Amino acid sequence: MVVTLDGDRAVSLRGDPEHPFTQGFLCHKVSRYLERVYHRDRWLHPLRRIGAKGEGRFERISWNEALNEIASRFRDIAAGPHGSEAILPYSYCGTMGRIQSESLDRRFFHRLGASLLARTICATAGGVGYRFTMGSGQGMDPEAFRDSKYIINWGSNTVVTNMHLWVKMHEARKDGARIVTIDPYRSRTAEKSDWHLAPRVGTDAALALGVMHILFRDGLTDADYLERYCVGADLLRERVEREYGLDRVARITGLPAADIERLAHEYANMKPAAIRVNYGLQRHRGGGMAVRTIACLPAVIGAWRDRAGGILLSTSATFPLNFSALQRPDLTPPGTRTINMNQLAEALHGELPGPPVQALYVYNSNPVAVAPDQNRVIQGMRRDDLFTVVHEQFPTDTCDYADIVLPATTQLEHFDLHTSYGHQWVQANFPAIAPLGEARCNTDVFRGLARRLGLEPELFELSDEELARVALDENAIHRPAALDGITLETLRSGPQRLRVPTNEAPFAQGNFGTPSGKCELYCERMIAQGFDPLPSWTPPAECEESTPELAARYPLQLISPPSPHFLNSTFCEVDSLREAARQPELWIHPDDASERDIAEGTMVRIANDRGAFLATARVGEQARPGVVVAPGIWWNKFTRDHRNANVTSPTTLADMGGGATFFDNLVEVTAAAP
Ligand SMILES: Nc1nc2c(c(=O)[nH]1)N[C@H]1C(S)=C(S)[C@@H](COP(=O)(O)OP(=O)(O)OC[C@H]3O[C@@H](n4cnc5c(=O)[nH]c(N)nc54)[C@H](O)[C@@H]3O)O[C@H]1N2
Ligand SMILES: Nc1nc2c(c(=O)[nH]1)N[C@H]1C(S)=C(S)[C@@H](COP(=O)(O)OP(=O)(O)OC[C@H]3O[C@@H](n4cnc5c(=O)[nH]c(N)nc54)[C@H](O)[C@@H]3O)O[C@H]1N2
Ligand SMILES: [Mo]
Repeated sequence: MVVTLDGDRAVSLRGDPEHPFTQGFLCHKVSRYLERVYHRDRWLHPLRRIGAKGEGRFERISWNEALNEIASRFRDIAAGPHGSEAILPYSYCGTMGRIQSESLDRRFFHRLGASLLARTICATAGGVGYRFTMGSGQGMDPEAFRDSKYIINWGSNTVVTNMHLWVKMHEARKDGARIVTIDPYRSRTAEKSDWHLAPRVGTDAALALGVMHILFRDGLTDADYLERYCVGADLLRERVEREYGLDRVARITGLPAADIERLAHEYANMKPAAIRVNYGLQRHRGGGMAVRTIACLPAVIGAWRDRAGGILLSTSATFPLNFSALQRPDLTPPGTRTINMNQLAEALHGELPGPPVQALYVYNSNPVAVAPDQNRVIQGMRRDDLFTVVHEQFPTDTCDYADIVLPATTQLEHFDLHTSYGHQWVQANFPAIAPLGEARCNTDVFRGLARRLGLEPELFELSDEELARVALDENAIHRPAALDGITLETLRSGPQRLRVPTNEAPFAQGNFGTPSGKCELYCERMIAQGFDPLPSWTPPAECEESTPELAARYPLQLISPPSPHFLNSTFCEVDSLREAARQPELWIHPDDASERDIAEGTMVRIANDRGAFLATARVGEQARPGVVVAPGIWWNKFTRDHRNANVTSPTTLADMGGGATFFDNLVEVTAAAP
């Protein structure tokens, strides 16, 4: 972003036209970032709670009082019967800058011996699944999509969630590429694609196996690639021949058999073929296995032979920063317990092994809005014996339950170092303006707390720029080749592309990061961890097959994906964006709507045993039959019933990586009394 100043005030903000990947385009929401920076509701000084938990009534206090109080509470808890593990940090991606999101904070909580937080709310299921097949996180270079001829958005709303990649897809289409989207919901991406397939929720692994069935049956596989660079082609072939025949897959996915056949034929014949697999399809119990299975497809047709063929999940693994030097996991006392962030509800109710949670320190996250099983999260946050600190820019729903609120800086007010999960450029973020009011960045707060707790200055008295040099490994004797020439100094002149090859097909000759060096269609390592070593499909945790009684009471599958107007729950506070998002809405298929006497605009109640929320019905074929879609993570305080979709979502964990299962969620929808 390039920010223009008038005196010390930022007056405009735009994308950097010289950025080679984003080319000056900011998405719809970030282009309004200045409306956040100078928003009337920004927190500008520390606060202490004066009302009951949940009321959001506070009095102003000084930083000194706030930090002293936090330090003394932490000291007392550490010295108490349960020790430091009774302290739980909770953070995710308010900012994804490496310094403000995971540097001194990690050191601080490691050094303190606080409970570790498994940051699983977003991407871990698929990340683990992908690695079983591929051996590393590496995949296609996003820039290579420009030259693909067949592009599949698989559980990816690319137009909304990754618009810079969509630009590449769109350019490829001008050169004749065909774009396909696989999504139970007719997302904006599905609308803009040449072909939309709408399978039932959580059936992607079955679909991929059905495609493989056709590929083997019709001789469309790359036998040479399978022979040389893959493990287990014969076993996979046997599995799909026996278990994933067209009729069964059509039944599981709810797709016409002819469409599955056509998908397989087009995928094998329109070369190079690229798959963008994203996060939507992972948020089910079988999410890890689904990604592992889809990741086998490029090898089966030899798509990796071409630079513009293959699959892309995330580019994050290509950034070889020195995270252990930055975060110092070695400071953690051995045996410290880990709490899965998806189970905040259980943690606050004392239902997990280990000591009770007596203090919660939230930063870079809005758990009351984003975490599953919201009613129980809120109940837990109301506990009078829980000491809660929230470091935030805005009065979010989470702040309402804080004992101490600390004001946070925005991206314009602090330094940071950025990697990306959507491209391969490293960037430094230099502050454009001074912090507003008394706002402080995350690292500053941890410096202040470390000082008060008497922790080692050599660990904590480093500036943000010094921390960036640690992350970039500037003083190492052998720096990673990908960082060659990339230093804080060179980043001053603009983004730097990782020194990774641009014109190569990474797996044209195998070279996978697996123990075998091959693409593991059959994966020995999975047996040891209790998984089927071959790709397979397991039904969602909540569905007709798994839980028939539940499905009889709650027959509809609810998906609650990101809104184009918000970033998770961020930007909900920006009036113009909230107005663009109108109100909480629910897409429902006309057949499901008419059975329930629901018309366009009807206020509906979406409920299951965990909770209920209200939304305005949008009736249309955007949702396939049996599926309802509630876009956007609203702040409770901006809804009429003070609840959002996460009152219904489960804390069930995915098969791999302890991942979230937000979309593995059965509900019933009824017209609400007016
Ligand atoms: N505008 C905007 N952009 C964002 C975000 C945002 O909040 N707003 N959030 C960012 C973050 S943190 C993330 S993780 C990414 C997420 O990026 P995406 O993964 O692209 O986002 P989702 O909308 O969660 O999921 C994509 C699609 O998967 C579909 N889906 C759900 N269940 C299934 C299934 O079982 N099978 C298949 N095939 N599809 C399914 C959903 O209907 C949805 O349209 O976006 C990032 N970008
Ligand atoms: N139902 C449903 N729930 C979901 C999802 C879904 O698709 N559906 N998506 C899930 C996914 S993929 C993700 S990644 C999570 C995201 O969950 P979170 O990471 O909690 O994301 P946000 O809601 O954006 O909240 C981030 C908060 O950090 C604050 N913040 C921003 N910058 C800073 C900073 O520098 N310092 C501090 N202290 N605070 C800052 C922002 O003001 C904001 O309130 O939500 C998950 N929840
Ligand atoms: Mo995410």
